[in-house]
Amino acid sequence: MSEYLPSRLEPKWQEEWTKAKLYQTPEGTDKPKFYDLVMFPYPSGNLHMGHVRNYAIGDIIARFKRMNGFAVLHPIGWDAFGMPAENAAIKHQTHPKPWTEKCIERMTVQLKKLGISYDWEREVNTSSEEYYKWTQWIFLLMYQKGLAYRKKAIVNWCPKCDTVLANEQVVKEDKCWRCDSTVEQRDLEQWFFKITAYADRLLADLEKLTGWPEPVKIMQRNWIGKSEGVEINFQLPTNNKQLTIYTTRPDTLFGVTYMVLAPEHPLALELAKGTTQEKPVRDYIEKVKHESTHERAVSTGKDGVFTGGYAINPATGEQVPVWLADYVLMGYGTGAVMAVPAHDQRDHDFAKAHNLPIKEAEPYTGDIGAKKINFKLRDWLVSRQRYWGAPIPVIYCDKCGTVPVPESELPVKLPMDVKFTGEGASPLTQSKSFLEANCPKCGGPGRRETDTLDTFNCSSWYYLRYSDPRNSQEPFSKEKAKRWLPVDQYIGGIEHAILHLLYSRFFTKVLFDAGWAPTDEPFTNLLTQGMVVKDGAKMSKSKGNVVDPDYIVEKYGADTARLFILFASPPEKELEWSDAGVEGSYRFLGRVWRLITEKEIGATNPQVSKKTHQTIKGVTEDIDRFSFNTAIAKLMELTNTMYELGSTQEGIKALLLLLSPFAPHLTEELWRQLGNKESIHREPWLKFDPELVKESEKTIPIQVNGKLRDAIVVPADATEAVVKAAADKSEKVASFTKGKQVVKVIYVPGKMLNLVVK
Ligand code: ANZ
Ligand code: ZN
Repeated sequence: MSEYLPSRLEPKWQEEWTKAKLYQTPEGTDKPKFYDLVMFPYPSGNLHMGHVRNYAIGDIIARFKRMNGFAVLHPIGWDAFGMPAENAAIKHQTHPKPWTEKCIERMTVQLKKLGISYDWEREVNTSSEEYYKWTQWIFLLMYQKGLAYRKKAIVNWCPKCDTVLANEQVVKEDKCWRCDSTVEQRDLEQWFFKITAYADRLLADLEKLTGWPEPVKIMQRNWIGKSEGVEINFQLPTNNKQLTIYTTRPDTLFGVTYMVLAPEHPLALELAKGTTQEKPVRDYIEKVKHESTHERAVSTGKDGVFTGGYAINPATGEQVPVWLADYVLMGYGTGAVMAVPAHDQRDHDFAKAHNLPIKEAEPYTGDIGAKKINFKLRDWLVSRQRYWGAPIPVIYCDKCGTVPVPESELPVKLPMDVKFTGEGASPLTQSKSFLEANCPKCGGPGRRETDTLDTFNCSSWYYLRYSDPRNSQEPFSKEKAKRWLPVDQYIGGIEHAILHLLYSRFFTKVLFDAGWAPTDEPFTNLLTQGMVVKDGAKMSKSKGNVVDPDYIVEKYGADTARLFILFASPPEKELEWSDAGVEGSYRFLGRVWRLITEKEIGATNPQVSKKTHQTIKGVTEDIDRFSFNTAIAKLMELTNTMYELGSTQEGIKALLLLLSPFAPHLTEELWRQLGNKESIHREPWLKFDPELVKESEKTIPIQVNGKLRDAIVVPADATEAVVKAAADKSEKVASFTKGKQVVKVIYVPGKMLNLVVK
């Protein structure tokens, strides 16, 4: 009798599976396709439990779908550009490329040890020239379509990361998403993608995403922030200019007692000129320049200054004073508002603070102003002042201006002869070989753009590349993308609810419009897995509560790690790490091992057969709805039944097949020990016999006057008369009906019997 030794059998089977190309993506079959995608990792060098959870969930689904007759695409790759590699290079005086490669190597070993059924032949690395060539190509496509532009703007700057950030990367009010530093505002010229041109569709198409969790859709909806209102013109009495405001409440027009402009508004200074307010207005404008957008957005609405000027209310002909206040943002609407202190809290606070009138008025019902839709969404700032990213394929020429690099000259490669000192600007700004380039238009001397693309560009299209990862002529073949897209199931963390998931939807729409992507939404179903926590806190280095996956795999095996993670909690919920839980999973696999290796397989047994078929039915339904923990519980029950009543051929086969997506190594080993020549992972999923899963008995609650008094067991096909007769025999029921008359019997077939007594 052999012992269950995962450390021996797991590597053996992993090698066998690779040799047999067991998980190669089937092309050219007529099986229906299933694209099962997990969010690819950043190659930090270490797999953490969050990864293991994400990838275990992805693997169960891949294996289950394969066994159910689908051609499954289950790929993996590396989101390999980004800051940590560059920071490590500065720290260790190396280059980000070898550092990244080493990290990928280590994590590949870790991933392979988990026995996940990836098609490794489709591995992508976003920092490889063959990949980022196409990231640059997509930039050029955006440029050609007028969706990429450069402009000077007030942007978010992270002083620690030494780069600008997109609005989506400023979190917890004004912190850098990566390093938690407080973000500053700077006026810089940067590259943007015109995601606002897609605001309407990004919003409307959320309705199509019925397979997405509601909270994610709500977050995107709020981020896009559609507002329907009108623009109304207020005449200025001093000149013939008009002040245009944006309001969602034109009905409150009669109640307007003053106006407020953003301090950056072009009319701000003009209104003050020549009045006694000129100086205070100048001072105020200067002061607000130093406030962050966030500070302004949460401003109490009490800070402000009178411009000295007036505007005429078009409904009443009245003149109202025009003020400046920091809470009015220039980037939203028209940067000017009509203030209605009787209706709006912020206006009310402002009016109280500055002694402005508050006027209750009739609702205005007339027609005025032009209907206008505004979005909170801003264009996506994509350029970064860092080295380790895809260079933006643009050359600046004194004669021709901004010139895109021709497609035939892609990729614009990152130079290798650079030093990482960590001082001053990105090394690209110091690399002569990189900087100097001839203008593609006039051939004269030009200078390359030294900013690189934010890594969110790389991850916005990797799911398309997986459909055709080795294509050197195109980003992917349209044919192949059509075969595999959209992703049927996407699995990843909730932290990307806006960032990655919004950007990917945008990329897909642009590529769809350009005739490249086969669909305009990339991910049909989305599962956001919960966090892995220990002792009540998120597992993280800083908290010192990290459990190393390598240690768990070494001590208990990958099968135990996978089983524990899937058993401990439903996938969307938080998972509390428990050493006892890991031990429990390990013990269960040991029990399965011994059931098959130490016990004689017995003769057929109707009770075991019934339990087997009920388990097939239950586990199938559970995996289908991602209820992996209850599926595992049912497999534990089936194991117990066979310990009690003896194992059977049929029961063992079912146990192994149903357990195989969770514990692929152990089940493969036992399957082969039983004499099977082919891999268990090529077997089809089992069907249950409907006759055998029928319940023979039912429990019916009995009520007296609507109150539950007993529950009785009757044959599943019992008629009302049979249930009533059984209820009459119940002593508990009798104690409530004694001496009374049954005036009515209410029977809900198979569900409940209620005796109404007087
Ligand atoms: C008068 C009014 C009366 C307003 C009332 C609201 C309530 P959303 O839904 O967010 O689009 N507003 C317009 N532009 C602004 C800006 N640049 N900065 C700050 N506030 C601005 O809100 C639109 C409302 O926010 C507009 O409608 C305007 O105030 C204000 F009882 O006009 B309202
Ligand atoms: Zn930062």
